[in-house]
Amino acid sequence: MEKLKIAIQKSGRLSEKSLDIISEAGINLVNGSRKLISLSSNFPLEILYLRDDDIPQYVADGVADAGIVGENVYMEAGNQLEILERLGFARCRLSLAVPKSTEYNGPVYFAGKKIATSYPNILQSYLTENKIPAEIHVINGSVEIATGIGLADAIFDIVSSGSTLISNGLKEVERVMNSEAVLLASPLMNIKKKEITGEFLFRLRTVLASRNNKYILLNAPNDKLDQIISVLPGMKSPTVLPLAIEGWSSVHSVVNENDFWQVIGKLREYGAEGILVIPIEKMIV
Ligand code: PRT
Ligand code: ZN
Repeated sequence: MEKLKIAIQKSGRLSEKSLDIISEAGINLVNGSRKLISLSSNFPLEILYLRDDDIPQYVADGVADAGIVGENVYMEAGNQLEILERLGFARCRLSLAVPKSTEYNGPVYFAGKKIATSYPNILQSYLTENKIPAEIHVINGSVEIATGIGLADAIFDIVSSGSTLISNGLKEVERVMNSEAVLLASPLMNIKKKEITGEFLFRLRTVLASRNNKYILLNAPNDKLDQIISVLPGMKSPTVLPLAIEGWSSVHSVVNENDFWQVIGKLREYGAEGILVIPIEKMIV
């Protein structure tokens, strides 16, 4: 039987979360010891465990049908693959940073400077696009110490909280790209594999939607219902049910995580009471 081969990182920042999302999609893996391959007992899928840097090429060659990798690694590899879905974890950015005492006057600062990075291709496109003639010095690992030891004038590296930069006496001056884990697809899949990919993707999207949305219930005075409903779009529209007490209704809806606090603020302002927020186990989109 045809199986979808999905490459994920063997061990590192993406590993656990890649396995979590697959497991939340109801896909059981046997032989989860992460040796080389795991099979699923209830879905036509096989996991290949690889170094993240190798994943785009394996997917491009069709050795893996799909892969989960940071967008930064995908962009650096330069393969032309389809991003099937952005997965919302391992968020970070690739930024230029300089010693904190530097008087920084914009990207022209980098003209004639030496920049250390493990991402030469992404950096080169940025420099070319902005017509900055700078020298790229490629190093793998510990890029953040390059300026301190006199190897470079600036660095171009992954930033998440920013604390690595601070503890190395650096400041972030240009954010060049944002990154998160993405699901890549091989252009070489046959029809059967594309079908399995479709089902896999449907399940992933269900998991992502459930993660990104909350179910909300509240009591609303009837004379404020219109205002309250206007901030609660819901999947189609909110459910409104009369309460036993005269003049009040119970309102049920779904709220996106991104708008959550803003919506709660408005609901309170409009007189909503007894607001309950409940996680969604599965949301079919
Ligand atoms: O062994 P393998 O090659 O598979 O793994 P790896 O060592 O190359 O990668 P890994 O596991 O470190 O990271 C995998 C992916 O996670 C990266 O390609 C990014 O897409 C993503 N990611 C998210 C991060 C970070 N956040 C992150 N903070 N990758 C690295 N960092 C490092 C960064 O290099 C810097 O040293 O953390 C430091 C910065 O963090 P802050 O919080 O101090 O700013
Ligand atoms: Zn790597």
